[in-house]
Amino acid sequence: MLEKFPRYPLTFGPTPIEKLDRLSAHLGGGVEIYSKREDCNSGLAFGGNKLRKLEYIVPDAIASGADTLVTIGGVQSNHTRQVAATAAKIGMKCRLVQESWVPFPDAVYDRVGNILMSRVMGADVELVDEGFDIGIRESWENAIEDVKAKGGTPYAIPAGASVHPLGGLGFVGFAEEVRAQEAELGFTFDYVVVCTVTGSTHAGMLVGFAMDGRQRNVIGIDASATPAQTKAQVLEIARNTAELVELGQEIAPDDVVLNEDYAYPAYGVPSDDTNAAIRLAARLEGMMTDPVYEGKSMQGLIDLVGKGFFPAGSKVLYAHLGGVPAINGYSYLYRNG
Ligand code: 5PA
Repeated sequence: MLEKFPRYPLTFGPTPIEKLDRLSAHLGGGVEIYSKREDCNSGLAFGGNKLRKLEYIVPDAIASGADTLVTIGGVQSNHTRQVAATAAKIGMKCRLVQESWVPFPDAVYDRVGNILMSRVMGADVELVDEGFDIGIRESWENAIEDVKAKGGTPYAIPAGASVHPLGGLGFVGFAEEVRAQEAELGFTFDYVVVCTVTGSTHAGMLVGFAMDGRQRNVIGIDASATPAQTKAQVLEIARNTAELVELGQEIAPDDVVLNEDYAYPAYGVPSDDTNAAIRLAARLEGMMTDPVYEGKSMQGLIDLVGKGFFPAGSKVLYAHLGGVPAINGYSYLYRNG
């Protein structure tokens, strides 16, 4: 579905699928859990889910004649770190707006992890004291104007690269890649579990899996704590992406399956259950997840297996989208492990 779109390689290639035997056994053994390791997808500053999206955006950025990528996220945004790495790799400048999306009190929250790496990679980082919102922000529009005022040529990338017209394509590619890996493995996955916030990861998967009618088996786990806005954004991106790739079928509102049960107490703040899930995956599999995104989808996966949501014998693919660098901003929480 993606042949007609130019792609600038930023990743190593297809990501590995790993069976999580000890986690599956710990949860009763009735469901087989696998993980697709998007967290290991690239040598660009620890990688993660934004690079698949950016592979389809960079050709447009280069063609536009821009010299500066401009984007936005929270203080510990993984997206902004991946845009900073991409800018370095393609020889552009990078302007990042980092808003106070997370009310988290660690003293070095704005010094470590993602933001540290973005600064080391040469990005111009601006801290803005505004709360969480996945929509278009004035601070980002101001940064774009400021780059122009200083004689630069900006290329604007919205939060999570999501509402960019090409933002959904990368995860259409994820679905195509899974299909090819399924052919090699000799079985198909019954469900995919994915963490959802700005929406284009989930939306791209919906379009890619709609090809063989599996879009409702993509189980989004909301980590935004503003699920109505996230769900609407997933639907809009999925519809636009379906049109772009000429899917030939409508994406229906009910195709967006978004579980709202695990985002509490707030975006970026892990609950005790999130922390228990992070520790469990770490101690059984050596697989690290973060307190903002993947810890919440891991919590959802564990809870849904426990509740019998997945019929016995199901094969469930947990999309590990990266994000671990942010855990450094939560050092007090994990001071004893
Ligand atoms: C993010 C996003 P979407 O935004 O495409 O729904 O992806 C959710 C998600 N897992 C899941 C990880 C590790 C993520 O980083 N991160 C954002 C960021 O600024 O880093 C866009 C919010």
